[in-house]
Amino acid sequence: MNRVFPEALAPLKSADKEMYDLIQLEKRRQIGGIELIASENFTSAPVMEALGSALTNKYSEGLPGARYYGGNEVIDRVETLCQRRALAAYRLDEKEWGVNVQPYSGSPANMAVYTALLNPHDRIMGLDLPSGGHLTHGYYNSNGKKISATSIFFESLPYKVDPKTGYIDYDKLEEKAMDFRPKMIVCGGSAYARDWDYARFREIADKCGAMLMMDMAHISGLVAAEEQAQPFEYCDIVTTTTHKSLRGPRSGMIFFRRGVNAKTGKDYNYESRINMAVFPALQGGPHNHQIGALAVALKYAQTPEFKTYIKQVKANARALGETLVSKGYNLVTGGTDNHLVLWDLRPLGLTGSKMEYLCDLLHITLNKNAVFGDASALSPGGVRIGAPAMTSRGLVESDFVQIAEFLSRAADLCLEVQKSHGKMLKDWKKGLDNNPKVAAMRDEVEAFASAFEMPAFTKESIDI
Ligand code: DSN
Repeated sequence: MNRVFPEALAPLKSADKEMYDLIQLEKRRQIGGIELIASENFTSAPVMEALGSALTNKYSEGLPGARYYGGNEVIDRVETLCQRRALAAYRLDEKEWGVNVQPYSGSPANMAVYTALLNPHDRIMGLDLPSGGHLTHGYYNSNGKKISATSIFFESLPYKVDPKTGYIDYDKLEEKAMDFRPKMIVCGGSAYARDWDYARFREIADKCGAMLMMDMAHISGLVAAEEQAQPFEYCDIVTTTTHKSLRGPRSGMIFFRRGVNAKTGKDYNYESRINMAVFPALQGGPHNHQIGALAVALKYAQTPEFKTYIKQVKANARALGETLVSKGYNLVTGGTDNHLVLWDLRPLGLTGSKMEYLCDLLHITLNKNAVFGDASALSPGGVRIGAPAMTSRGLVESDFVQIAEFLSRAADLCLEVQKSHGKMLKDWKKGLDNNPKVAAMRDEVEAFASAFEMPAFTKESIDI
């Protein structure tokens, strides 16, 4: 007997042609362009299958074995499997580490940690946003305006990179931390091209009596593949998103220490506070389709193929960076240890906004990014360029050399138009309207990008 409402059985194409078409357009945009946003990736077909599965139908507030609603016997197994794989992916012993896989994404994960372990107005120190840090590490702008809730609800004093080298200034951090006495120091960032000195962070945290949290969102794939230093050795808490270099669904995780702290002889006492902060303090029902999909990604993250992928991500970022440097361009810190480079355009007399705008016209996607010392946060002086997404499409070093060539030509065109039309953004943009060089280069970029496969769909499947 079929009494199901008819639209439940219809394919999307006939149920909602408008949305179907938009999805086709987005697939076409993704496959036809060069995707260089450092935090993005192209996830796999099995991850997408789990995301679009029946797991999305179920409410399961609580934790495996202790739910508020019935019918969770399968969801309990899904979440437990995800937790087990999360610990295994980072080689963690469940006696020493636990994990909560319910955060909807990275920002909620960070907020849950602060809610769990801090009191309102406790002090935190994270890397400043213009130094490459993230909003949720306590960001307020140079006028003191509290931009992130993490600076509204907690007292934040950011630490910074050394303006000459672009590397984190650990000595200054230590000096500031000894004065400020934060309850938590946060490491990790969104636009930092170098690895993290966790031993030094730990030393500073111990000196001023702070907890140490790493937000490894950008590099969680690199940490899983042991291609970056391991935060777990030194940190109390590690948070992450799961859709960046880890190449999973959009989601978040919080890893927390368990058991007795050897230094203090006391129980860490993080687990129940963090679990309670995720739910019921901040979130409602877990997104089980995300958790199921994350389990799929975490299984793959333990394979030799994933390690090969991550090594290639690093090699590609390095090839891109070295090519830009060989052309005389200025990268913050002079290069990269990870998956991204930060290109300082100020010596050229260009802004990140102009480069991002032109690249969009060329079907190259990257983002304007603050570089340390920028006069205005509204007009950042650099662009951030990442390798994870295009590496998922099979690109290797020589392809990233070609991408650097495209970017260099884009910078030249920005400058040429600046010369002919002036620096004012609206005049400068006019110089790109119907510019034949833009059209010709866009064709080249699209021909280049379209030659590579996508992980979860084919060119032929695009139906519009
Ligand atoms: N939006 C992410 C990034 O681009 O780094 C961070 O949340």
